[in-house]
Amino acid sequence: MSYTPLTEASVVTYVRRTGVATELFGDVTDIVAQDLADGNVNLVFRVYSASDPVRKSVIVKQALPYARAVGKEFKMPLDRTRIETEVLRLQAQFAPDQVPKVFHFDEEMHLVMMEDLNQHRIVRTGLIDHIRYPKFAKDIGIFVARTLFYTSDLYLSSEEKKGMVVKFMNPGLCKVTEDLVFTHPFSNHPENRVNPLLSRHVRELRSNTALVAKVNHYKTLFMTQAQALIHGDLHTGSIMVNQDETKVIDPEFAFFGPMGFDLGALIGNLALSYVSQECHIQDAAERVSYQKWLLDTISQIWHTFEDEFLALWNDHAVDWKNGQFQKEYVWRLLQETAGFGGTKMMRRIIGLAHVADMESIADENARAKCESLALNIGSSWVMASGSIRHIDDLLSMMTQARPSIGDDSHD
Ligand code: SR1
Ligand code: MG
Repeated sequence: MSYTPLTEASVVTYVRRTGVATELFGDVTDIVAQDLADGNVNLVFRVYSASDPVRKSVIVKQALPYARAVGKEFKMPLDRTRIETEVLRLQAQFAPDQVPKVFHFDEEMHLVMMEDLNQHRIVRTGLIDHIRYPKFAKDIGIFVARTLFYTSDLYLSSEEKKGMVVKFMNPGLCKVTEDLVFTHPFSNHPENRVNPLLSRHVRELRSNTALVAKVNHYKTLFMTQAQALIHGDLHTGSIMVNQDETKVIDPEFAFFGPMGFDLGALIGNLALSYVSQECHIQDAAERVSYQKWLLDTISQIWHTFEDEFLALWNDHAVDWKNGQFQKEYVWRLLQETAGFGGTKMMRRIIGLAHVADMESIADENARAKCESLALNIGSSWVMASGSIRHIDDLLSMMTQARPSIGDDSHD
């Protein structure tokens, strides 16, 4: 079938024709579809049996030649579905319980059919509802350590690694990140969206030459450091969770890049949640308690990552075993996590794509205060990144930061 974007009606016919649903569920006479698309980029449908919607259900994800939530002028390459499919299959080798199963890939339709995680919820929305997930920190720390270690030069042979770098070249989506994370937010680009109450704060931030120079430094690392096959967009909207399990979805931005970019996305988005709780939780004791859980989660993610990564290194690396080198390597990763994490926090406030943690705060003044606080945490992480020695340094900057605007700001 030549490429045609699917609809709720045509996706049912498509699924019937592939035979995949028959293979998985047997009888498919009563299948129906629901449009689930809520992200920035793709078409996503749930196709399920009306008589058994929980067990007999699949997700069909199809690329559009543009970003769905932005518009047709924002071009995006269709090849991203192949990248996503291959990454999910590869990650299933290192972390089989932490990625959705892939059932079918259609190269012409730029479409992938995968397991429906209908017993899991997007982490970001769970955090907005201040739910605690007891296994999340450990699960995601291990996932990141495994997927990064097993695709790095620490594990792969030089030839194998370089072959994979070529296979996972993802220039179109890397360019989206270069523009939307590192470049546009730090200039007056027309696609940026900024709360008008933040005007003065944002003007000061964009004219801070030292800060913008550091962001440029992280941009060059992103563009040049082929350290491991990174997820490339590991924010809290790319992770699904429940009380027992954690699953990582949406690796369409994956390519060989710096490990700290994934860790920074994760930790930076948890810090955005931490800030947003100032508005989401009215009861002070509950707010402090939930924010403490978020701080502990960040700390546990880092420590789990570090322990697992070094254990894999000691047990499975063919070379590179030198205590001093290992210590410096992990230390540098922490510093780069801070630099990327802080940059990613700021882009969600002053760039094109914002996050529901903040957007769901109805009161503009309250939201501006939270956004200002997020900018101050993000910029302090970036500015201090070169001298950070411990994850607690990042947590202290979170608890000590204050917004640059007051309640009745008319900046
Ligand atoms: C137009 S794409 C905007 C953003 O959504 C994705 O999740 C990436 O973070 C990208 O930058
Ligand atoms: Mg995504």
